[in-house]
Amino acid sequence: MFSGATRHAAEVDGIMFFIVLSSAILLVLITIAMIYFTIRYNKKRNPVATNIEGNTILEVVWIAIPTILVLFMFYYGYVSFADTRSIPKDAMNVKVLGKMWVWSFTYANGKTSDTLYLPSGKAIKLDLLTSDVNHGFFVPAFRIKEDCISGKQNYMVIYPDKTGEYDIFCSEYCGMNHSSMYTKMKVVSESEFNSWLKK
Ligand SMILES: [Cu+2]
Repeated sequence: MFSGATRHAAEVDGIMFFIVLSSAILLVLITIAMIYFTIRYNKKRNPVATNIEGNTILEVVWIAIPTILVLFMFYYGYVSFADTRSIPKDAMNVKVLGKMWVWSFTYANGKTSDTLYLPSGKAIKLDLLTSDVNHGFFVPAFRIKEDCISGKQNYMVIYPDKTGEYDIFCSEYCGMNHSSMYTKMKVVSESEFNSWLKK
């Protein structure tokens, strides 16, 4: 169950840190081994190569360790992706329309806005649409990103749990003014949101 944008972001950061750290450790170990073997087994030090038939323990280890690492990465990647795909019953719907080169948001009562106002502490289902080319709906602070695909309705569930202002970018190159396809998400208290929605 999705536990809120703050925790989701922390989890994404955690798995990102794990991936960078394990890549860095592997890079260092492999580089050291490579340099050692280049020096130790060069033609001068080791003129006649020994024929090695194989080493079962070594082979099992170098298959098992990367497999465990990759499964671990997959599991956490999947769990955080699933967070944004399961729709809670009480989720509020907002239609997100990407078009060259602006975002527009439509609420259940028909109200349209160019800034995404959301109440804090509620599950929000964003219906992601585009009226032209593909766009990418990206909220860096929440560590979430989903595409708006031509001719298809996509969606994403978010759970803003902290009031504040957050950036929304287009993460899919969509032409000339792609870089200015930018707006804000304003997360406010539920009462503040309701009075805004009625205005
Ligand atoms: Cu775009």
